[in-house]
Amino acid sequence: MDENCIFCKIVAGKLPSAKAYEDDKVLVFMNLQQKNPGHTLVIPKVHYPNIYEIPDDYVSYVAQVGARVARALKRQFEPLGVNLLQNNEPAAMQSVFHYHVHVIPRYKDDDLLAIWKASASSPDVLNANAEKLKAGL
Ligand code: DGP
Repeated sequence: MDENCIFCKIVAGKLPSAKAYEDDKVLVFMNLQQKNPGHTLVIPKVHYPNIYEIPDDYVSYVAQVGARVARALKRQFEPLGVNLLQNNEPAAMQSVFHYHVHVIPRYKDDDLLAIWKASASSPDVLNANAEKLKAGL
C-alpha cells in the first residue's frame, strides 16, 4: 500500500467507491467520471504504479477480470462496443499512478478516444520498428 495513493485508499476502504466486484487480488469499481454509463476500473489490490512494475501473472489476472467485466457490460448496458484501456505515464494519459484498466462501453459518435487517425506507414518503417522491438523482448 502507498499511503499517498488514492486507489490504495479505495482498496483499504478509507475512500468510498461504487464497487461491482472484489476478491483477494482485484477490485472493480465505477470510474469517478462516467465517460459513458458503466465506465469501470479494474485494479490490483497491491500497489504497482504502472505496467512496467506489475508482475506478469498479476497483469494476466487483471486482464481476465477485465474480460469478464467487458462481457458483463455488454450484457447489462448493451453498448455498441467496449474499449479496454490501460495508461502508463502522463504522456499516455495516466493520472492515477496505481496500475488500472479502464473498461469503457462505447456508442456510435460518442466522441471518446478519437485516436489512431495517422495514415499507414511504409513496410520499411513497420519492419524497422518490429526489429527494434524484437531486440528488447
Ligand atoms: P488514468 O487517466 O488512466 O490514470 O485514469 C484514472 C481515472 O481514475 C480517472 O478517469 C478518474 C478516476 N479516478 C480518480 N480519482 C478517483 C476516485 O477517487 N474514485 C474513482 N472512482 N475514480 C477516480
